[in-house]
Amino acid sequence: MKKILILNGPNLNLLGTREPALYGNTTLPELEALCQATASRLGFAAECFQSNWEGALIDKIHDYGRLYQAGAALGCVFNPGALTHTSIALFDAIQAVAGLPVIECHISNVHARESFRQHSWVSPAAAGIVIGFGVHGYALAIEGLVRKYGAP
Ligand code: CA2
Repeated sequence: MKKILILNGPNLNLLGTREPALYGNTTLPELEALCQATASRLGFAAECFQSNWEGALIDKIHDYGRLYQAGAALGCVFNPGALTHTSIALFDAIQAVAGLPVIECHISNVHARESFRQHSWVSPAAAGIVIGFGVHGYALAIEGLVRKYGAP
């Protein structure tokens, strides 16, 4: 069964414990269970990974680039957290793993927030973007990935 990587960046381990008005009450383990159920319903296996370290996220993208080339991965749903707005290294990593489709996903509507959240270094390298649907955006992103790239 092909894998889908659910990748979460800095501070998303705090989901459901603080700032519920912005990010809701769902915890990261609950979000990951939702992603696993969604992927499984569509015939894929979700692997979930969160890190507060930029390099760990880059390593994981590289790993999935290799899996994609081997035909063992469909793509990635990625919420880079605040690194969205700062990290050219994440842009380079996604560009470097030629072909791996990465769907950028944000829980909140970043365009309705501070101006510094309205630029993403990741978006130009993304295959698609889901913004502002809360944690359900991850399920929409998985469905979009499968619709666009998952045909048998
Ligand atoms: O809306 C999103 O998903 C964000 O990627 C979340 C990031 C933020 O920096 C981006 O601009 C938009 C922040 C993630 C922090 O997550 C927390 C969750 C609960 C409590 C505190 C932080």
